[in-house]
Amino acid sequence: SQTERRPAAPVLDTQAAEKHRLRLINTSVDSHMLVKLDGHSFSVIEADFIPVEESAVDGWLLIAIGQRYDVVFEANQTSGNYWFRAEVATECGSVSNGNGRAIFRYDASDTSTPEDTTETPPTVECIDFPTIPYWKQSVDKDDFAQQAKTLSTGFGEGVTVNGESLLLWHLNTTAMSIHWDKPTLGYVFNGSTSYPQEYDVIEIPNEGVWTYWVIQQVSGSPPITHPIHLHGHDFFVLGHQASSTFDASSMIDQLNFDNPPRRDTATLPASGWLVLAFPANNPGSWLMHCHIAWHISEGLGVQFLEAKNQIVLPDEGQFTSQCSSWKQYTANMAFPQIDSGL
Ligand SMILES: [Cu+2]
Repeated sequence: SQTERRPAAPVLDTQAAEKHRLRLINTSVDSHMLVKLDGHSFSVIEADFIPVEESAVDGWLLIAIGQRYDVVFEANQTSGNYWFRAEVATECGSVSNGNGRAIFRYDASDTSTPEDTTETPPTVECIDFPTIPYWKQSVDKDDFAQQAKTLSTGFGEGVTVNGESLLLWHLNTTAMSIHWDKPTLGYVFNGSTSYPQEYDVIEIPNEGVWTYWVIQQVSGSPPITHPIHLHGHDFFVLGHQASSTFDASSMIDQLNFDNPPRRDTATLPASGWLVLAFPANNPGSWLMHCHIAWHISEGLGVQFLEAKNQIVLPDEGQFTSQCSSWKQYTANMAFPQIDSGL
């Protein structure tokens, strides 16, 4: 059985009255995770590397795929051995084996194993733990009202890769697909703007401007939670709602512009919307994608080509020689591209 093949739970030492900081990351491909330490409570102090006001977790902490939390706990219980548990949040997506276990041990000489109880985590809403950034920053509501753009996401017709046409996830109505030997920065290097449609390039020409994105699950798409991750930035999470269509004219007051959560991975609820903002303060080509590995493999992403005139490019000789080495390699590579390339 699965249990018999499971390796022994790792043991982590602690001592009475010690405080510990745990850096938690959900590295899974397809499962939202719930974690807890029996008999102890966690305080969240950081979300995706953003320091936040200390906030107690009531029981299990939900971690979406790709998210990180730093939590603190105090060894304030009877000296002994306690299970640290990681279980799959079954209502938030696909279910693989749960029952991840470690042991926190107060006394190195007490090597007993805690009683092997199974705990089924409670049913959770698949939304992010609410955080308040420690360093306060606000977002301009009027600017949002004027500039917000919608990126619709769903499941539908896709693109052809190596002769196979695929049904794909899309964001911004296009399933993203990249040709490995034609990087976006190559277009920038050549001064070309003829990006293929499937590159799903969204240009943000000017450095310093704020951008606002309503990510909307289109009606009829499968009711699935997507963890949305942005490279190169922390975004401001202005709001989210499951089973809903965002209407800026009537729902803007549901958004939080006053020091909203700031992070780089946030949950797009099933059949609903997620509203994000970020300033274009990092020139480059940056991917925003669903962190479910299969979904970005199937195209659920866009790229922001940000302040391209400010991007520091390599010199021509270096660029040309590296591209030509890469093309030689890809001509005979053992594992050719079979998906979005991402
Ligand atoms: Cu997804």
